[in-house]
Order: sequence, then structure tokens, then C-alpha cells
Amino acid sequence: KLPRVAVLGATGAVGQEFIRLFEERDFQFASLKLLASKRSAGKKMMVKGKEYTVEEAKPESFENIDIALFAGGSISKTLAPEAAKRGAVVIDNSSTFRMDPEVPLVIPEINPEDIAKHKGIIANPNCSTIIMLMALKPIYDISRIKRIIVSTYQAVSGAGKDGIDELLDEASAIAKGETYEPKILPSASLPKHYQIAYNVIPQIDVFLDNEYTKEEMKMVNETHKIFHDDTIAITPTAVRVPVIRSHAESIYIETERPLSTDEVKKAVQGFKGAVLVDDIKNMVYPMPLDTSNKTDVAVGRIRKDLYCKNGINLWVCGDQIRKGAALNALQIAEYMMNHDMI
Ligand code: 11C
Repeated sequence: KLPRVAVLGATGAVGQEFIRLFEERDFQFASLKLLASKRSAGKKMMVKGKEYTVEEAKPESFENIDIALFAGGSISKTLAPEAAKRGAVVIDNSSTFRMDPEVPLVIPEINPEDIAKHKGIIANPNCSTIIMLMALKPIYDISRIKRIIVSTYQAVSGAGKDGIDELLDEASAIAKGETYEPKILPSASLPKHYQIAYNVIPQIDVFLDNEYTKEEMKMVNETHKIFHDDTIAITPTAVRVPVIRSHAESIYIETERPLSTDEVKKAVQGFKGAVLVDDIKNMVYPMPLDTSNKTDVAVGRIRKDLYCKNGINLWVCGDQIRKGAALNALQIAEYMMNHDMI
């Protein structure tokens, strides 16, 4: 039996990606409801050749829904429990429930077995975490990873459609010699904003008491939960760069036993969802422009550390809106449908 599906946040960057993926993957549903805030209610959207009208999301919107795909944001906090109460399985892109011990946090290629533990809500990890772990899981499987030092180069799509618009508007204003007042980055809720065009900003989300940002700590805590391994020592630095929709990450790892680069390359090649893009003789390596709108996370620049025999460096790129958000959530739904869990 096909599921009755609702998408919450249908008009945003992640919501629109869900709709593109429904078409691209021929995702089957018995019915579809597009939900958003009051502001977007009434908008018309085409899905698989049929027109749908966006409805204002309310608790009752989730009556008779089997799968509720939540695009993210603070609305999840109130509406996810309401949807779950009404019998829907919520796959939630927000950070609200990720660290709740009752809520599985899932990357289907890595810990699909956690899906079965859900009690109505399944959390989709942060995009930077997903992209990092898609590269590290095949390595972890051949030798446990003890240490990770990661610096991210995150696309503006992480700040949603408004983040993308801000970069484009700023770049075009600067090209015309006009001034532009940034309002979104590093984060719309903060008192100060900085230009992202021709700049990089070493702050994503708010600072916490330990002087790391919330985004950085998501990478630490979520990695521990997804790998079921709290012993991995992780040092993150999260940085926003003027790229539209693909995150990049420079990752240093120390493994339990020394690995050759060939072993690492072979492991990456054998892992579904990751692709090895590593041919330095021909100047081939992952770049955000190449991974945008692509399904796989690209891994390259694989090289031994110069000093630590157990150290390996990698460069990883992945589409933030796709594998970092909508695709991962949809893969969770597909997994459940294929395993009679809906
Ligand atoms: C960014 N990673 O690039 C963020 C966006 O916890 O799901 C997603 C935030 C989250 O700004």
C-alpha cells in the first residue's frame, strides 16, 4: 500500500528539493499534501505533472498521513509531536530532536538499523555531519577512527533560500557598484550581519559556552550518536563560503591502525553513496560546483599525514540541499517503505 505523504515547508529550498526528488526518483505515494506557513498558503506548485495548492500547516493537517517530511526550522518543535500523535512517521530535518535518546538519528547508508527504534519521529542529521560521515564510514569500517579534525567550507544554501538570495543579490549589487546591507548571514537571528560575497565567515549559528558554534557541536554530537561511538575525539571549525549549494570539508583523521591511501581509496569506492574523485595527475578532485545537484558525496585529495603514521587527510564535497537534507530524509522514507515499516 502506498503511503499518504505530507511535506512541511514545501516552498523553501529543502521543500522544493523534496518535490524534485519525488520526480527524479519516481517516489510513489497514494496522496500528497503540501504544507507551509500561513504566508505561503495558497501558492500553487506542480508535482509529477499535477498541480497542488499549498495549505497552512496546522496540527490537524496530519490526520490520515503516513509519512510527514519536515523540511526543518523551529516549527518542527510543535508540529512534529502533533503529527506523530496522529499516527504519521515524521522525518524531521530540524535539529530539535536529533540528540533526544528516543529519536533515531539516521543516515540510511550508515545506521539504517536505528530506524526501527523510532517512536513517531526520526531525525535527519545536520548537512555537514552527513557529508563528513558519508566519507568517513567506509574508512571507519576498515579501521576505527580515533580522531577527526575538520574544517568546513559551507554553502549559503545552509541558510535556506534567503541565504542563496543574499549571496546573489550582494554579488550583483557589488558588480554594479551599489551598496547592499546584509540581513541573513551568518544567521538571520543574530544582531550583526556580514557580507558573504568575496568573503568567508567563520561563524555558522550561535556561539556556545565552550566557544564553539552550535553548528560545530552538531558535528561532534551527531557523529557520536550515528556511529554509536562517543570516544571519537572531534575538533570542528565551521565556515561559510560564497558557494551556492554544495558544502566542502577538509578532514584529517587518525585511525586505529595505519592505512595506506590505496586501502582508503578502495574502501571509499566500495561504499554506496560516496564516489572517489581523486586523480591529482590530471587535476581531478571534488569541487562544490561539480557536486551541486548530484546524489553522491565526492571524496578526494586522499593523502597520508606527513608526521603521524595513522593520519590521513581528505577533501570532501556534497550537495547540501540534496544528500545534506532532502535526499537523506527521502532515503529514510524509501527504506521504511521497502522494509514494510510504514
Ligand atoms: C548550515 N548546516 O549550513 C546548516 C544548515 O541543523 O539542520 C542546517 C542546520 C541544521 O547553515
